Amino acid sequence: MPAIEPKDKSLTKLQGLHLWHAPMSSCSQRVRIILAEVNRSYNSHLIDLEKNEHTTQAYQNIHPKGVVPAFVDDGTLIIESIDIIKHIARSNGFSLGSDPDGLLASADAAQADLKLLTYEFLFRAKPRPVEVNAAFERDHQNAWLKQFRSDFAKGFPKERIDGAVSRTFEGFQLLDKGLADGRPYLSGQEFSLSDIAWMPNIHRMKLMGWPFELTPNLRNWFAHISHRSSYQTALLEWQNSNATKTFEKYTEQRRAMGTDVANFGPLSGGVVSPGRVPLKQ
Ligand SMILES: N[C@@H](CCC(=O)N[C@@H](CS)C(=O)NCC(=O)O)C(=O)O
Repeated sequence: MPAIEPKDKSLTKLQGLHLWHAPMSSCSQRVRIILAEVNRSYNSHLIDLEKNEHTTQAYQNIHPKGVVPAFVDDGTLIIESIDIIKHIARSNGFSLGSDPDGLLASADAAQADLKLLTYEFLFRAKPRPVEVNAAFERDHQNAWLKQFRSDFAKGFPKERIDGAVSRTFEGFQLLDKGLADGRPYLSGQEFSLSDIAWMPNIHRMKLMGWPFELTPNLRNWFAHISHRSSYQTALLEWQNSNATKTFEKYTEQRRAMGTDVANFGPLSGGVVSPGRVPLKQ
């Protein structure tokens, strides 16, 4: 669903590029990275998710699902981060990569599990105040997101976390296998949109202590591409250092208790111990 008719008709009058985004949202990060790569400036509209700014009627008139990012290019509204980055790449002559249908679609599909793992292994570190949750429940119109937040508050069942870890690991193993021929980038010899689509996911999982030693080609790919200035300016510089410290501390605590991400799904049960072959390779 690349371009949609905005409920807020004033968007159709906007000139240039406008991005509604949140500093540490992975979907926003990939849009900022492509904008940095093609060297395009944009009008930045920050949405503070902590303060529920995505629950305002004004924002839900921009993005019908009340999530970030939303993007306007000369009056055309585009939602869904993968559609947005494809649009920016196409309109700026940037390579989509040799397998956009596979690699971009898989990055898109990985989003739901990334969200669940983020909430479980990072956001649980700092529960939102009761009144913020109540306001979210009252004002947000996205039934799926409300259900997700309510499931999170009750505690996700272990099987649900295991499933998300398992699918994420399978995705990482596929990427690792693709890189096994020594190619520097996910699509081959050229840095492309596929790399951009996956960068925030790897960054996010690193924050929760994901055992990337199990997928060494992917780990090396990330170490390589994270030298790009777009990673620095569009992702790292937008991070809130208090939040990242809180995440680090929380990850340490869970590791000490044996409840960190490495204890779920196929990562658990000794599969991660040195020399062992990960499942489903
Ligand atoms: N499929 C959408 C997902 C958008 C999404 O879930 N955005 C997150 C941030 S990455 C969000 O706004 N979350 C708000 C919340 O969890 O309350 C996309 O790729 O743009």
